[in-house]
Amino acid sequence: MKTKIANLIKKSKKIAITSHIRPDADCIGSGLALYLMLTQLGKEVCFCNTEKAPFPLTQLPCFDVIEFRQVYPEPFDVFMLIEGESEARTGQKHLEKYYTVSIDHHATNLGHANLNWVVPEASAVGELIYELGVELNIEFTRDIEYNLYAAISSDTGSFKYSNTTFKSLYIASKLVKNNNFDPGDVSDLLFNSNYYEKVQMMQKVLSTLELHLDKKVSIIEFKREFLRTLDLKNIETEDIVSIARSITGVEVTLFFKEIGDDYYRVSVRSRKNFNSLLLAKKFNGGGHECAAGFFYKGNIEKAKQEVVNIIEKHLK
Ligand SMILES: [Mn+2]
Repeated sequence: MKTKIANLIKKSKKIAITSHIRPDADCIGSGLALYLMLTQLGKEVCFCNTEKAPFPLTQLPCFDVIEFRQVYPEPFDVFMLIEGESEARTGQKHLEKYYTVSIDHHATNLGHANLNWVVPEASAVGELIYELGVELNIEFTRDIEYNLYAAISSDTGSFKYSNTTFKSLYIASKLVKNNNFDPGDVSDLLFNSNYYEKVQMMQKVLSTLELHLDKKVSIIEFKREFLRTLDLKNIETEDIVSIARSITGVEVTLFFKEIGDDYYRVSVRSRKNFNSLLLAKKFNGGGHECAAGFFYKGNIEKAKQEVVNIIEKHLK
């Protein structure tokens, strides 16, 4: 599939790229790296997203090339979807008008694009973009390396999560080999740069911490009222979840983010003894075995009870 995609790229003149809504460093870093690779090959490229990315993603090299708009009706030879395949996932309308290529590492990708390169074993889509770059004989510039390293580093939680493999470390080592950037800078940017307001928000979210099932399940909650009392815009909440997840003995962590009246986006994170995706799927969500999510409409206390009951049944 990789070769097929590389050949298609070589043949094409005008290529569009998009990544998913609620962007993270993997899809943004990978999209930027792909943008830089295609530009290097002399292609006419546009990277168009439908949702703005939060700080610190805005600090990734060449971030400013990303446009915020719909690709349709502009014609393109190929439309590359980074971790997405549908309008729901990308926010891009009329995908059916294009020849689409989806590159993804989510097992929930149903292969709706014209070409689908989906590798659930990959820790990050950044791994696949790296491989595509090798296939295309790209010169790995500093900005390409930095963006791909950020992508893989982000999705592996700085090489701490269980999705870290020989391959993710191997590719990361290739990316740092030429000393074009300091991997410590990437870690600082992605993991150690918090606005004061964000730390205050973490304090509020952590004050909601509850433990269930003999301290095997931790639940935290983000209430909309926190936004009213703090000067916060779009914030990355992954690291708050990490704290709730770090509690010794905790197997499953749930993060309820209030997004409307009795309406929540729920993130699930788990260790090896529980499959997050199994829980998410019961609520029509998606994701991976160790990280998944879904939307919940209804009373939060009832929601908590429901999820805890499901976890109790399936926890190994
Ligand atoms: Mn990813």
